[in-house]
Amino acid sequence: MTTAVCPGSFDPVTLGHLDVIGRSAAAFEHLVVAVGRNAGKRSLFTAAERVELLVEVCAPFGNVSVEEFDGLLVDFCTARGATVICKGLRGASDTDYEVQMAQLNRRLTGVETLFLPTAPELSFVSSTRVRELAAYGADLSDLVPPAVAARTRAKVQDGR
Ligand code: COD
Repeated sequence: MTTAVCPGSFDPVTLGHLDVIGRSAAAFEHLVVAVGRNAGKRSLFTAAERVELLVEVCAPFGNVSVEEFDGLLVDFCTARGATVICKGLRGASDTDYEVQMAQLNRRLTGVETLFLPTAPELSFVSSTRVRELAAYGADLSDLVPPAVAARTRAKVQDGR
């Protein structure tokens, strides 16, 4: 079975992430969505909450599983028997960082990274903007699935 990994922070999962996950799931037999715990980074949702949201919105794909991971992404890929990492690219600001990461990961274990260009209508979407808009009570429907919008609004209100 060909397994690929689609990694990210997903804080929270957006329509941009979901587009990349769906296109990756169509290209591989099994796709593992890997949620980085990022212990050093403050997140809005806990890793367990991010996994829960992803499980809900990825259910329609059928061949996608969701897991948390800590440590190096390449070690997670090796442990899951995955030889490919799938990532979305929004533009030049993603490219420098992502290409360097892909080269480093390939040097570490030989794992390849496949880049999917973002859908043009989703290129402005990011988790950072979602959290920012939620803090101002703005409409999130163009950025995240409805279940995620509701949870994000509730989470932001809890934190006040
Ligand atoms: N359209 C298309 N793609 C998108 C969009 C969009 N609108 N929004 C985001 N994406 C893509 C990003 O380009 C990225 O590829 C992916 O989705 C995930 O994005 P985020 O923001 O959720 O996640 P990041 O970028 O914070 O990634 C965190 C990781 C966990 C992947 C990363 O930190 C990591 O690999 N950590 C493990 C440590 C490691 O192995 N480091 C490397 C060696 S030092």
